This record gives sequence, C-alpha cells and structure tokens, in this order.
Amino acid sequence: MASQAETTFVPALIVVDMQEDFCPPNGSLAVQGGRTIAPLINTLLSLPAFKIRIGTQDWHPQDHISFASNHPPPNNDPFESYIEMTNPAPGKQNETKPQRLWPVHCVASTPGAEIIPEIVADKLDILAKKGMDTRVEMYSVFSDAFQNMDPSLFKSSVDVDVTATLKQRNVTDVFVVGLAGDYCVKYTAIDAARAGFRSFVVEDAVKSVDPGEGWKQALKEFEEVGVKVVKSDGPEVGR
Ligand code: VGL
Ligand code: ZN
Repeated sequence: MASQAETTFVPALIVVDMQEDFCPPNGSLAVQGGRTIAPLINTLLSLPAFKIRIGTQDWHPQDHISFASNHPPPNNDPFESYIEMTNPAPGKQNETKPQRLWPVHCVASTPGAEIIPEIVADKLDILAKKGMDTRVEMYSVFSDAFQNMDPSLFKSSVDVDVTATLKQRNVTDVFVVGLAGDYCVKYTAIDAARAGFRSFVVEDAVKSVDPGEGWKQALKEFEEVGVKVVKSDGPEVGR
C-alpha cells in the first residue's frame, strides 16, 4: 500500500525583544501591556515541540541612527520625526528610505537592554543581538531595514546568523512572539516567510506600539506574504 508522506514539522520559537525598554512602567519605548505577555511566552517556551528557542535583543550603540536625540532639530521628535536613511551595504549607497525616530532605547549593556526577569531566559537556546550597526535600523533579526537577506550585507548589525542556525536544525516552521507587533515582530515574521519557513505570529503573545492602525497594517502585510496569525492555544503551535 502506498503510504502518504507526512508533512515535516520542525518548529522553532522566536521570542522578540522582551526587554526592559519596551516594557512599562519605566521603559523608554514602553509598549502598552508589554510585560503582561511574559507568562504566556513562558508557557510556549516550555512546549516540548519546539526544536529550538531563540530570543532576540535590540542592542544599539549610543549613537544609533534611530535615536531622535542623535539628529538636529527640527527633525528630531521621538515617535514623530523621520529621517532619510542610506543603505550602508557596499555599493548600495544610492538606496535610501524613511526612518522613524525613537527615544533612546536598548543601548548595549545598559539595564534598558536587559531581557525582563519575568521571561524564563534559561529556556532560550540562543540570544541574538541586532541593531548593532549605528548606520542602519534593524527590526528583523533576519535582515536590516533594507531587507536584504544576504547575511554578508548586514553582519555588522547582528551577532548570530539566525537563518543558518534554523536551517542547520532543519526547522520548517517559525513561531514569532514578543514586542513589538507592528515593528520587530512584524518584520521578523515576514522575513521568516521570505527565508522559506512557514511563518506564524502568535497574536495573544504580542503587543504593538500602535495596537490600532499599526497592528491592522501588520495583519495586511502578513496576509500578503503568507504569514499566518494564530492563537497560543491553537492546533498549529505544536502541542
Ligand atoms: C523596536 C522600535 C525600535 C521593536 C525596536 O522591538 O519593535 N521598535 N526598535
Ligand atoms: Zn531599536
């Protein structure tokens, strides 16, 4: 009798930027409710199905391009102003894009950059730092803001090649949780799909900078690239 080949399912969990600066009450870029998703994320971290659990950490130099205070007035209002950012990759200097400016946040080796203590960080196999190159924004751990997936073009921004790590472990499905839904979670999930993984966002384990329009826009982009939005108690999450 011919046997039906089963779809391979090797899931990974990516816990995005669960850091002090993204959480109330004291975070400089606090996302409303940011701390409240920690218990749910811990539950997901303890599911045996995940082959690998990766945490990401926004990790900026003091002079990072995304900090409003590093730009002259009048275009230096945190949350409000945008600057034109140039692609720092070799031979790409003619490429630019608007960059939203933020309060100073997640400066490398400062308390604001620490993973919040509510997260059981022992369960993370790897902690990947990103946004380390002062010249360029990096929301996704898979690419910088210019969305090139070739790691040689953004290696100054990260300390781990996450795509290679996932492929080495034969991962097929990537589940993304954490902060912020409309920025780092969004671009990480989209890039996981672009890197060839089935990509899922676990929506009850995510909070957004702008939970209205920002999250709505994220949902639209997820649909366009085939990122699936699921619930933590849904059947997809490898229980
Ligand atoms: C993030 C804004 C700036 C995030 C990081 O983690 O979503 N947002 N840097
Ligand atoms: Zn940042």
